[in-house]
Amino acid sequence: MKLRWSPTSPFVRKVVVLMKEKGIENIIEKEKSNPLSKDDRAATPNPLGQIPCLITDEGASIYDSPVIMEYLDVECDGPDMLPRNGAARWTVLTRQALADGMIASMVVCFVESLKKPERQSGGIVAHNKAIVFNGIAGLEKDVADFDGDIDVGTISVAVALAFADQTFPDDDWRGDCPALAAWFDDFNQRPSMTDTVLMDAREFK
Ligand SMILES: N[C@@H](CCC(=O)N[C@@H](CS)C(=O)NCC(=O)O)C(=O)O
Repeated sequence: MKLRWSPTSPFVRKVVVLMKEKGIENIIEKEKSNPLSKDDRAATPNPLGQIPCLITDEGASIYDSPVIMEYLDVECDGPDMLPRNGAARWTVLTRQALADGMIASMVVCFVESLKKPERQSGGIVAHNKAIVFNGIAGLEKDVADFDGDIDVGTISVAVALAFADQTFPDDDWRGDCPALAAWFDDFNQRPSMTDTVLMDAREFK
């Protein structure tokens, strides 16, 4: 199997954290693809041009990050990362959806930051930043139910919070969300997280 990959993408990071937590990193080859490169996007066998994109041994392309994570969970060895049915499945998937929405809003803020200052939209940034911080407030209410679980939901939340620290370094969410902060600061020390710290996309060639 091959993963179209970049060290700058939080969506890719979700997949790599899951691979590490399942202990299956050695069976997946990583192929570098810079999401800011037109040629790399064209070479990715996902009509959307986006990464992560997994290419199976049979040559099938699988995207996007939630689909790849479920595929790897079902098809590969290692601890289960997503309940197959029941109420817990919908809780975990909804948690992942919240984290993914927060990440998508931060990607919008990042793309705005690439524009010349006079072309940046303060309104777009403010709107998307509010989405992220509303998400963080929602997670503060939910964190007591995480129960020490390592699954696609908590992995996505951890990656989103790490990306929030990178995207909004001057905004302290920990003061208002002490329970979430304690959970994240613990999860963030897992080798799957410390080994996958994102590089700034502006510095990636
Ligand atoms: N919903 C997708 C989002 C993937 C995504 O937005 N990837 C970005 C990198 S962080 C990308 O490839 N962007 C290039 C583009 O959209 O042209 C997922 O969960 O995998």
